[in-house]
Amino acid sequence: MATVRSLEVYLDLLSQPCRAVHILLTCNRIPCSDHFGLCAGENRTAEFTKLNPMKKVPVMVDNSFTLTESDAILKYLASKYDIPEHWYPWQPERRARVDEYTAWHHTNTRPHAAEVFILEVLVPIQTSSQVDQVVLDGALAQLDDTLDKLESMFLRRQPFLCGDDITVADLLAVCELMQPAASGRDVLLKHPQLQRWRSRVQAAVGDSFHQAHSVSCCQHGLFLNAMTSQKSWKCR
Ligand SMILES: N[C@@H](CCC(=O)N[C@@H](CS)C(=O)NCC(=O)O)C(=O)O
Repeated sequence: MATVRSLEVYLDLLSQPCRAVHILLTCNRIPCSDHFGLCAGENRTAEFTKLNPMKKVPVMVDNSFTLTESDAILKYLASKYDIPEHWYPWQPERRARVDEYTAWHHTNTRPHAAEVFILEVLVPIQTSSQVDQVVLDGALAQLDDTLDKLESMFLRRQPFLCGDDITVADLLAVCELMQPAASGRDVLLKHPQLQRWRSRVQAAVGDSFHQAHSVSCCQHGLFLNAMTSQKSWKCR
């Protein structure tokens, strides 16, 4: 008799790393049950804290195996489930390219894009104060430097960050770079090479991209309302 898998994911689509996991799951039609409400404070319940003492999403439970950290979850899903190999290639050099980007991502793309979102969206909501323009300009300059590096180091002459095909690295990056859109800011405006890359990522994952971003971007009014109700929420 075939083993019945039970995959549960704790995701909130307001969160960038959760959206990356959601896109991988939906565009590969991996069956799972997903639930979560950061804005309702579900990450602070005793039940959730048992799953992730860090009180953060995403979290995955595959049968009895619990895993935190989007990077680890994406790579686990790509390795464990029967999905196209390009997402996280088996060949050591190609796989190492993905690991190279994802290691860099957590100290570059993620904090620098998140900082712009925090300054323009979260801080004004959580403190009822205006954004400090000098601080914001500094954060935008730092993000621009990261975007330049994404273009010159990772994209170079290849269509996706780690080669000719889409990988989990592209999902982590694109979701992070979409986050400042919550305030109407397109951080790729002055980066045509990255704009073309974003279009390629969108085309590769189809409707999954819009499904994942429908809360945080298309209806950013809803996003702001949700944020107001959970003032302690952080996005990193
Ligand atoms: N390094 C973690 C970051 C997870 C994270 O920061 N999650 C945020 C949302 S983007 C969260 O759960 N925040 C809730 C809180 O801080 O209360 C990952 O990539 O999974």
